[in-house]
Amino acid sequence: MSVSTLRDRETYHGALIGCGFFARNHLHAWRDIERAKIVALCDADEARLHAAGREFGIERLYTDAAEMFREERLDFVDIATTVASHRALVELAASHGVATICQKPFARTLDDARAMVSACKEANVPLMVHENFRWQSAIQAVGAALESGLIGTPFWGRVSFRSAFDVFSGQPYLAEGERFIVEDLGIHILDIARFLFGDATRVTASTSRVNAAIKGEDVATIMLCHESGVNSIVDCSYATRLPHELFPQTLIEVDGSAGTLRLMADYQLQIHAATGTEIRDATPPALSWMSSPWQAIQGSVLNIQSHWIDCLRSGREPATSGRDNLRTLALVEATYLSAREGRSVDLRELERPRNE
Ligand code: NAD
Ligand code: 89V
Repeated sequence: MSVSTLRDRETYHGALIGCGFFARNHLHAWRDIERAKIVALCDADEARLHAAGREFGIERLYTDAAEMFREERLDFVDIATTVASHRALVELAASHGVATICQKPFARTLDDARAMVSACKEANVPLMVHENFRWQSAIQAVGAALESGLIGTPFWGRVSFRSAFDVFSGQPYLAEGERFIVEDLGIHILDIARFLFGDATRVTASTSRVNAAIKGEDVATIMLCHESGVNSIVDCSYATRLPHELFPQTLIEVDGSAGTLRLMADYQLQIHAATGTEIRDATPPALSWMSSPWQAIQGSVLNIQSHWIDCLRSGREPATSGRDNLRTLALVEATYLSAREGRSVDLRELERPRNE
């Protein structure tokens, strides 16, 4: 259904594909969003499909997405599968004219991602990447504080995620890929850097693996030069044993021409400006279905999905549209390229095929 026919509806009927580890958060959030109703579920794994159907009281269940699109009249689909299936499912949704949300990482390659954006554009259907970290309440509070101009013009930033939380027990596939932290987690942190400081033009990165039991890298240090003139450091690690485990907190430092901002541990936001120093509490709200330590992420799921419904109603492009996410994915690619070749990467290099 096109952007204009989706405007100003009372209720939006959706389906969710992929009833795995993370999808429960999507389903809880959909239940809390007044104008959204999930009417069908799909998962290739029957046991997971039926478990989700029972838990969320959804009766129309499919093991085959193509059959679901043929049988259901949907306003939108929420694809919560892992990356290998994203392109085929997004293109299938576009071929049925269904507005689409796709989990991160949007695609394995920039070429796939561009093809998915084109498919939705040609079908005239909205496409949003479920890039939720920038929708965390504390990150939104940082964005609003910078926007207010209190610390003047930012010139330096650091966006940092350091943890030793065991992500592998919930998401065992994360231990198996050639790529790990940049593709899975760094993608969020790079997206936050874009959200706060704008697009980057140059990336210099190094990565390493500390945990010998996994295949991919679990530490990355990335320097970004932004079009705005800000230089930022994005650093992430799943090998950092702190006395106080902070998962899934992202810590932020920004220096501006008139002051400084620090998003510190436990969501304490310090703003130092000419008027003085204040600490704001940016602790995410906790709803009954949320559980520690995931509340900040779960809250961001509710926020991004609410934003999707607002965008369908108003006809606006979502903040993390497919088109927008191409630039976050380009930062992921540039990070791997820089780390592999031991050099800085100009983002323009990724705009054309490498052999041209
Ligand atoms: P998962 O493996 O637990 O679940 C994926 C489900 O999709 C499985 O049940 C599988 O059977 C199903 N599936 C796969 N291909 C399918 C297809 N073609 N048709 C129907 N069903 C299919 O994975 P997960 O841990 O829930 O992760 C899903 C996605 O969510 C990943 O892309 C991951 O990166 C992302 N994720 C995001 C966050 C976040 O905070 N943004 C957190 C965790 C996971
Ligand atoms: O956001 C994610 O994709 C997750 C986690 C936060 C655990 O890294 O994999």
